[in-house]
Amino acid sequence: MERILSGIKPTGQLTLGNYIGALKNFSKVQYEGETFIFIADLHALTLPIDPEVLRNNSRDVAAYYIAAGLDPKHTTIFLQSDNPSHSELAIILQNYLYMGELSRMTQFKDKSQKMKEEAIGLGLFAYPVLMASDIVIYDAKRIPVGEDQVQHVELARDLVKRFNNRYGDVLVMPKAEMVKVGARIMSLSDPTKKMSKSDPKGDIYLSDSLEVMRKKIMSAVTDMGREIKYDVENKPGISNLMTILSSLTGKSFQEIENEFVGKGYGDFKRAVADAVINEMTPFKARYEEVIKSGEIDKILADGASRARKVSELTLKRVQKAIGLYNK
Ligand code: ATP
Ligand code: LTN
Repeated sequence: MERILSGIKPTGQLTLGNYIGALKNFSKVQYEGETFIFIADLHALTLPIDPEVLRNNSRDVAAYYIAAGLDPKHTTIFLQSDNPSHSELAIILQNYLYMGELSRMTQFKDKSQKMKEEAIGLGLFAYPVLMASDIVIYDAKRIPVGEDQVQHVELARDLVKRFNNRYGDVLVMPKAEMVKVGARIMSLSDPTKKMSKSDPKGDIYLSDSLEVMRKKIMSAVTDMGREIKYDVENKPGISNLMTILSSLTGKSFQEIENEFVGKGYGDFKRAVADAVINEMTPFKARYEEVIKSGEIDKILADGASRARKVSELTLKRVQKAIGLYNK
């Protein structure tokens, strides 16, 4: 069975982008292999975050995982910080990734852009080192992520190649995979920018009420003209809403275009809002149930112990290969 692995960092309220590009897909692919889905709480420390907020967000991500359909009996769900092997491996792997390639990472450039050099944490710079460790510590082959994370997985691939060239066949080669439609949901207020949980404008939060979700969609920025057409260059707003509709209903862009010939943006937006609400109604109800059930702590504890068992073996294998004494 191939290992499948991914994570989300608990930096803020999850968005519809996280849901479509990541969460929903995790639950879809989980039974195709032995699946590990974690809460990347150590990665959440790469930018300043309040301890209480981090704690609450972490529990929330776990609840959203389960609400989205991740099955804790099959899928190992855990906190990154509950398995020290990730960090231990990162200390080793940092020697095989280089300053030049780390400084070319788009996420690093975006997040550090407005910061003074003195204020940029080493953890933000080394983010992909820990991420590579998260992946290779489970010998994971399939890494389902949104488009923005593909570059990090590519870097993990470079690292595996480099490492194995030197030490033999020690690490398993991972590969990023994205949903066909919706790997990059754009902001509703600026459809040339990614919808991101650290940028509140133009977001739909999974914690928004259904009415607020509808309002946000109805007031999403649209484009010139009145045609419903998939054309990212000239109609980024409509194309983004079409992507949301397509990913939630399974309808192709062509089908959506045909359905809305002769109709206006208002009708179209109503259809998008209906689709979002249709999807979110049971999802939000399940989330409330999970929070009330009090089962999260147990799921995370079981997940962590399963995760540790698997990762200890990889860590030993790596330590041996590189010559750490008596491992
Ligand atoms: P932040 O704003 O804190 O950087 P984020 O919203 O970009 O966070 P991440 O925690 O980095 O979210 O992402 C979790 C998962 O969701 C990743 O697989 C990521 O690629 C995916 N994802 C994030 N934003 C989107 C989006 N707008 N569309 C599709 N997938 C997304
Ligand atoms: N960087 C990812 C979260 C993450 C991750 C991983 C995803 C941390 N480690 C390993 C896949 C595999 C993000 O969503 N921002």
